[in-house]
Amino acid sequence: MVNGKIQTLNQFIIERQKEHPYAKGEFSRLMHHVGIAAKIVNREVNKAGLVDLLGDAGEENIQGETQQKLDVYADVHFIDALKSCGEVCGIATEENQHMITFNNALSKDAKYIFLMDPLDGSSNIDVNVSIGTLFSIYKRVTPVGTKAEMQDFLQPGNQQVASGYILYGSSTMLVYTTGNGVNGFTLDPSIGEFCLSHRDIKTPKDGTIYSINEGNYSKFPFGVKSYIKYCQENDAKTKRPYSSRYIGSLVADFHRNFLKGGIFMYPESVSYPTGKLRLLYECNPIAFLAEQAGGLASDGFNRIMDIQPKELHQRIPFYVGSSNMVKKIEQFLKER
Ligand code: AHM
Ligand code: MG
Repeated sequence: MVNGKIQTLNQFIIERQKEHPYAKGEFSRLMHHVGIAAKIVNREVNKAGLVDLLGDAGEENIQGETQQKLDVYADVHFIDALKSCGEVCGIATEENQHMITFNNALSKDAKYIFLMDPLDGSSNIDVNVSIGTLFSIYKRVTPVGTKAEMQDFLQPGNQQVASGYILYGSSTMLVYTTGNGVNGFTLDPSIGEFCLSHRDIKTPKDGTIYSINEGNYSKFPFGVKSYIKYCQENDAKTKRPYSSRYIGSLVADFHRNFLKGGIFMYPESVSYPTGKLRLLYECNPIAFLAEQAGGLASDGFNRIMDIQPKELHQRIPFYVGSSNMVKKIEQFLKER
């Protein structure tokens, strides 16, 4: 709210554009289309049970996971929206093995690269639990006017122009950063607009929540096992034992810890030797948001956003959240 008035996402985007006198409105147009796609996907997520959209689409994506129908729906609608906005020259998504490049008249001068997980946490769709969309935006490094190439996509997270997520939860939120703080918008269904509800989010330096799939405990590295035991110890001074909270939807788990203070962990394990989450469209966008709000994101040893990607669907161990908690797990991993 500004002076008691609601500020919509589009008003906010235009206001921010004015802060950059030479901005041509390209990024604003792109974000506007992200907002539209989010509303379309949200509409389907909310009525999924009514229109036979739940369940498998009957195919597997390139990572061998069953694609849910809504995964496919979200993928198609985000790609359509981005194609029609004319500001994106290439897209990579969790659902597509290869990058998608646009070389049509509309996108010939486009300079943005868009990476996304259109519907994350999809194993939760059928049971009405929160799911999300993750996105990451870069400027291309190859010349404008040519076809986008792999090097445009394989940029480290520290080159992100913007990142964000949409959380389809008890209310729908869009949270994003352009490297100038993090702002959150809640969808008001009565007017069909995302409205600024969380201005300049800062995440607590310390937290009391740890989030990890503890069923995999026996498969974790020793340092992670020791850190879990540390979280469970009794110590009033450091407010331990911490609470264990795990939804199994990265966006929802991160969002809770982001606002309340906590750590989310998806380590490497016997089942996922290099981790499960994907660097380019799951970890990097979350890492950018976390850092912009005062938190940290690490693979246990290195800053996530400094890792040079080698392939589109690369997986990486992921530790993100309150800065003191991420430093603590790094210490446990180094010592053990
Ligand atoms: P998905 O992209 O196939 O939905 O998988 C990613 C999800 C994350 O949202 C979540 O953090 C993680 O997988 C949960 O995995 P697990 O069920 O192994 O705990
Ligand atoms: Mg995912």
